[in-house]
Amino acid sequence: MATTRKKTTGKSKSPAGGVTADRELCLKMFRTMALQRAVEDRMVTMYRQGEMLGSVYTGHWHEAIAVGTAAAIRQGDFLCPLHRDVGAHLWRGMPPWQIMASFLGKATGPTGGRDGTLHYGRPDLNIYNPCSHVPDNVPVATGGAFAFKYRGEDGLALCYFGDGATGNGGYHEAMNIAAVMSLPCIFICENNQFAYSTPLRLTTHADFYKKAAGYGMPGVKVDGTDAVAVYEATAEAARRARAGEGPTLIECVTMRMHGHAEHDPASYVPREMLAEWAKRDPVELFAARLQKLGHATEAEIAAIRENVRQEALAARKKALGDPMPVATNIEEGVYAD
Ligand SMILES: Cc1ncc(C[n+]2csc(CCOP(=O)(O)OP(=O)(O)O)c2C)c(N)n1
Repeated sequence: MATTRKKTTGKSKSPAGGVTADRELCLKMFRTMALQRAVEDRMVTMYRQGEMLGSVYTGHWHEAIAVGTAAAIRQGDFLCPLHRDVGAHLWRGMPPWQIMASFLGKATGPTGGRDGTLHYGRPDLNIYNPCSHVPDNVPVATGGAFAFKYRGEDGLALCYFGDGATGNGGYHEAMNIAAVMSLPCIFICENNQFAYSTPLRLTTHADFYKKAAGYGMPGVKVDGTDAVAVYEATAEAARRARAGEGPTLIECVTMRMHGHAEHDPASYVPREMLAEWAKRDPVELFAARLQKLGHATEAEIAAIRENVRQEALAARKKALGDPMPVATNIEEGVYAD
């Protein structure tokens, strides 16, 4: 049932003629995808050189999903990203140096050094903490969607989860209640073929998007390496959510091109599979599309790549130079004021 709701902050663009008709939007999306790649490549190098300890998670081949989804909703919407979604953090306004500071456990990270990966929230950017336990950000997002509906606002919640996460009971509870209550929620399944070392065939016997029907919500399957397809599917899900038509499940199919994290050589992944997916680099595909559309020349694309490389280098320098936390404030920030 359609309802009239108070408007949340920020604008989402739904350009007439689709996202490809909007050169400025396309270029911003491309830059953010390239920045995600540059930041993560830099962190991989830092990890291998011993500058970054602990775990480094990357989202290679997830860039079109992270950016395509975040770009299609409003800044005031509730975003629950995961370890593959640095592009969504960047789109919302997280500076690359602070992402690195978080991985480095620096005092300038969003948690003041209490976390060493991406388990931080930035409530000012409407980014809510990914709980480490998968898929617990899904019920959190569902609760956020409920809050929007309860307050009569037209905001929505968008959350991400991997193929493996769907095997946990909390996922089904959240999907069910979101459908029953017709909540403004967008569920993004990042099907990257593996959950740590567990291949897809041991996770599910049915396509994820088809399971949406079992909850009574639409399920859509898109090529997760295609930023335009991801954007368009998310924009339609957002339209439904704001119109009071309820949640949508979008399955974005891609590949996890690195190990679960950089400590994992992923020797269990068939090399032929990686070789096949290597031909479908989302950043390269979008670069080629922008040139074909006449939105950017080869030289302009190269300039963006160099610009984000420099930004990642500057981020490394700042993050490495930032102070480590002090032990004296360890008890602060545990409870809400
Ligand atoms: C309940 C729970 N079990 C195990 C883990 C450890 N763990 C973190 S991510 C992950 C794999 C998740 O796979 P998937 O959901 O497919 O996402 P992907 O990492 O492939 O993007 C595992 C096993 C966890 N965080 N929470």
